[in-house]
Amino acid sequence: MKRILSGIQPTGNLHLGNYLGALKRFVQLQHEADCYFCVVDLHALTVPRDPKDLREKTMEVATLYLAAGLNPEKMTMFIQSHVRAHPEASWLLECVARVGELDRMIQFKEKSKGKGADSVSVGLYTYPVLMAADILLYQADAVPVGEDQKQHLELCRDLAERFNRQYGEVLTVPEPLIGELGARIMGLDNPRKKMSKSAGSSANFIALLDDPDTIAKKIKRAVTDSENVIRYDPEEKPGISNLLVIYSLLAGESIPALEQKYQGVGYGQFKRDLIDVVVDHLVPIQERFRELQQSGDVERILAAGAEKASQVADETLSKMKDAMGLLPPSR
Ligand code: ATP
Ligand code: LTN
Repeated sequence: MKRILSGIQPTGNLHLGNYLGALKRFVQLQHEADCYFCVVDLHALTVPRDPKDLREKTMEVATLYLAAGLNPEKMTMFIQSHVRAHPEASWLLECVARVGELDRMIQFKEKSKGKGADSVSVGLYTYPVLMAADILLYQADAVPVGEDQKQHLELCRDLAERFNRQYGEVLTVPEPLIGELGARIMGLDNPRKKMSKSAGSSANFIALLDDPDTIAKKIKRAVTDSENVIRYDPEEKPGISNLLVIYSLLAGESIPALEQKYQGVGYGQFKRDLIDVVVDHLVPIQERFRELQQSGDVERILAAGAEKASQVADETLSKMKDAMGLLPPSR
């Protein structure tokens, strides 16, 4: 059985981009593979966070994992900082990674743009190495992520290959699993940029926990074009194309089928139907979310998950340390 690992940061509000690019696919994959899904709280520290908010968001993301349909009987989920092997393996891999490689990371360039070197954390720079540690510790064969993580996964593969060349075959080289549709959901207020938790305006995204009125308002205001023709053309018509992708993935109807269905129908009706599709999909998730919040089950599931994850991660960490020549403690 294939091994899969992925993670989402507990920053901001989880949105439809995170859901369609990552979480919804995690839910499908749990039936096909040996899956590990974590809430990557250590990654969230790369920019200053309010500690109370970080604690709350970490529980929120874990609860959303379950509310969206992840089943503790079918996969293992945990909080990254509960498995001590992650930062330790990250250090080992930092000694394999090259400064030149990290200098080329687009996300670092974007997130540090306009900020002076004295205000950008070293963690933001080394973040892709910690991400590689997350993946390699589990010997993952595949990593489901959105399109924006492609470069980080290439780095992860390079580090695994270099480690294996230098120290012997220890690490599995993982494949990215990037969906054909939904790997890059665009912002509702600006369909030429990806939907993002850290977007300046909440009109950019639909959060998984937005109430139906908010969802309706955001979809009504979503930027389109003046042609009033429902056609998938991401270059010329990025707004409508993005809405078609969201519709298609949530309703399980293909894009050509939707184009057909909405021939001669204007954007107003299309948007009203899309509001129903999104609300019908998200309301049950929100109801389960509230139930889970009351249940106290989430902490228990996370504790069991961390224990299982630690066993797998510790085994790989020992192999890495041994291969690199670090003496094991004598017993
Ligand atoms: P930020 O925008 O603040 O960097 P983020 O929204 O990218 O945060 P992450 O926790 O970094 O959130 O991403 C979690 C997962 O969601 C990753 O697999 C990422 O590729 C995916 N993802 C993020 N944004 C989108 C999007 N707009 N479309 C599809 N997938 C996305
Ligand atoms: N960098 C990812 C989050 C992340 C991740 C991972 C994804 C951290 N560790 C391991 C997959 C596998 C992001 O979405 N920003």
